[in-house]
Amino acid sequence: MMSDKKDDGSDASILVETRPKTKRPPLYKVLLLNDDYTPMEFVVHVLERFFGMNHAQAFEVMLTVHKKGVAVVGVFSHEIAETKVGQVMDFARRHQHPLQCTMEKED
Ligand code: TYC
Repeated sequence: MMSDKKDDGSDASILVETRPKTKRPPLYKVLLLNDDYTPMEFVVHVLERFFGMNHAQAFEVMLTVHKKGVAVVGVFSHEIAETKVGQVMDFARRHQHPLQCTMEKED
């Protein structure tokens, strides 16, 4: 309508944030997948080398993947998760093992 007042951004319409929203960036799970060919010792080495696990932790997580088919091996920012996946996939390929590593957004 002609008589409608337009919001000119003057004082009355300024919204004040009481609690500044600092949205945290999403986190990503890095998953290791089981296969029938990659040697167990190789997987243990990958977990020690790229995920900072000690030998006992790495062996335990490797066995979980072997038995269950998949396990979360770490949770990271998008950039770090992508780097880890790339490092594992590259290392596996260079050693001609079919080991698969993927990432998935956390709920
Ligand atoms: N299943 C493999 C074997 O019996 C071992 C293995 C474990 C492979 C974990 C991949 O992510 C993996 N040699």
